[in-house]
Amino acid sequence: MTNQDVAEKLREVYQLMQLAGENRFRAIAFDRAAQTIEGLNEEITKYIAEDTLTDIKGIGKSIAEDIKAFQETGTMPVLDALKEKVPKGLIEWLNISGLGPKNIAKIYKELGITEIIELKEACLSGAVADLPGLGQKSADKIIKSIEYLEKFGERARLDQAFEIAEPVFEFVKNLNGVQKCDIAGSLRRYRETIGDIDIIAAADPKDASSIFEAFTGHDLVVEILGQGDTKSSVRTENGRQVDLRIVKPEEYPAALMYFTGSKEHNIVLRQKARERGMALNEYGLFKLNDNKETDFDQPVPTSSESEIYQKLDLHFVPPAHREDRGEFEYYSEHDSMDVVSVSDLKGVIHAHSTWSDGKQSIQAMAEACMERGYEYLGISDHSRTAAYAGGLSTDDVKRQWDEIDELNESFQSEGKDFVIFKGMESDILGDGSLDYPDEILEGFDFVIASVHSALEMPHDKMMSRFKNAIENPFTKILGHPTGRLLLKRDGSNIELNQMIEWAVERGVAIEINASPWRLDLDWRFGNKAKETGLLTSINPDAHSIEGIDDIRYGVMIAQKAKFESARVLNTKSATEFRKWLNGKSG
Ligand code: DGT
Ligand code: CA
Ligand code: CA
Ligand code: ZN
Repeated sequence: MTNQDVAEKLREVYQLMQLAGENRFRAIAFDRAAQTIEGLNEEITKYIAEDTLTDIKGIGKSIAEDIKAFQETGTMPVLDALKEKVPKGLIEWLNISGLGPKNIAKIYKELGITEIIELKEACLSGAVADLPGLGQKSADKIIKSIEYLEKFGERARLDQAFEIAEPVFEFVKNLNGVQKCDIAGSLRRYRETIGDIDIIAAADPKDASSIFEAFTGHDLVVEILGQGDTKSSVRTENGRQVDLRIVKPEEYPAALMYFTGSKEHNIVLRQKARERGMALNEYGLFKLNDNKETDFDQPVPTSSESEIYQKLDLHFVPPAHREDRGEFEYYSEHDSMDVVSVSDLKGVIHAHSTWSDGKQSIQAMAEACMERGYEYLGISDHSRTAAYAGGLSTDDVKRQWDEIDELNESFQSEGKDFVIFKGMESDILGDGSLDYPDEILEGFDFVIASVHSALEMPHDKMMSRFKNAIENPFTKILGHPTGRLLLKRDGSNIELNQMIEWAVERGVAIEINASPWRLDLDWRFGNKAKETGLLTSINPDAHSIEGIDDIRYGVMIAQKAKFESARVLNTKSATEFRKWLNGKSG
């Protein structure tokens, strides 16, 4: 039973409770507990063994019992009871935009259907339109939403979200009347997947309608979902929803803060305001009146997010850290956190070439790295077992080394200060061993050990497989630890907290795979990583020249995970990197 298993169960309870129309606060408690458990630095089983579950913030007696029951029986009584009331299939309906839990319950009760496909049919046949309180317009909206969901999925990867958000943001920012403008929401916080895109602008109310008009007329907009005095929602080409909110300039700092979230972060901020005799909401910071109510006549003027934080005795919290995962303790004492930035990176590690499944030659990849100002490239093609990806035979390996030697020599003779490291992304075989005999492994400058097959091994087997791989003296970096593909495939069932401890013990780095499909190591393990001193490497896993630029997403995740540059291998110069590699046994 991993933390992720427990979190998933609790989240299921939360969703079913919403559908069953249970008390909203009781339901939210389960969602909060799920989030907390996902972010724990220790395994939940340890808490159970030590009987300290209720010491975890947000875990009360009753949820603690549910968790224990889950461990003992594989299920939770509260969940079983809910499943009697509402079928599990309805959970998916929550992703249909414009359809809330109440209407879902109504449709289910009246029509007895549980699958999205049945819902679509019921909308087409007129059965949904005939229900009281729904009507043809609602039915049409549901159909459209289902069609988008079928085509694009409920959430987007970070790269897909930026592809829409950046041009729309640039466009809005430069419209007449827009005084300030920012991307807010999960995208500003660099979450690994994005539901909808939130943009917020400050403007005089008299300019709002012309701004909205321009916004809804943008080339990327395919449908207007809603339009009011202060908010407009549109659907864009790639199926994403974009919300634009326009607020008065004096409301801007509080509104930006509110719509950046996270919800969990906001809740704590509001508590802090109350403790200080103030109220914080999306309109601003206000004094409380004698009845402890928000006194809108007594605003506490603030001109920036920083000032609001200051009034709450906090330093500015960068958006990436606004997740209620320790930022309040930290930023009450420190005015900033040292985190890695794009400009700190000196090299590119983990890239493929035409020797395996990459699109470009080693030389082309090296030149692209030079153009981007990097000092080195660590080539790491696939190993021999990865036949589907053109893995290298031992003979290929030796020939590749010769090619790299020649390239390095030619760079030197041309006076180019650039070096290619001989690496390998070696498959971790079923028993945890690497994919070549030691005499070959020895010849590499570095080995990234990754699992590419049998990702679904039973938990215990998977853990000992990883342990062997981490303890192999030739392993320098562990690649994409869970193997997840965001929005497509779950990762392996592993305890990352434990793996981080093993990696730290052996001086092995765990990469942040910067491909927007992976973003693995997950940022939620950042606190554990910081506490233990884990090293990482921000690796593009590039299969083409464009792939190199995915590093940008890796840096976002590394910042979110609180990695300072000293714990990021590819901030080292080529010389320092080589020293680090040689300093390790193997
Ligand atoms: P997403 O769109 O699912 O990727 O995630 P967000 O974080 O962008 O969420 P979204 O778009 O629903 O709302 C944007 C922000 O607005 C959210 O991060 C916090 C704030 N917000 C929205 N609803 C609530 C709420 O019910 N309570 C509080 N405290 N804040 C909210
Ligand atoms: Ca959003
Ligand atoms: Ca939104
Ligand atoms: Zn890989």
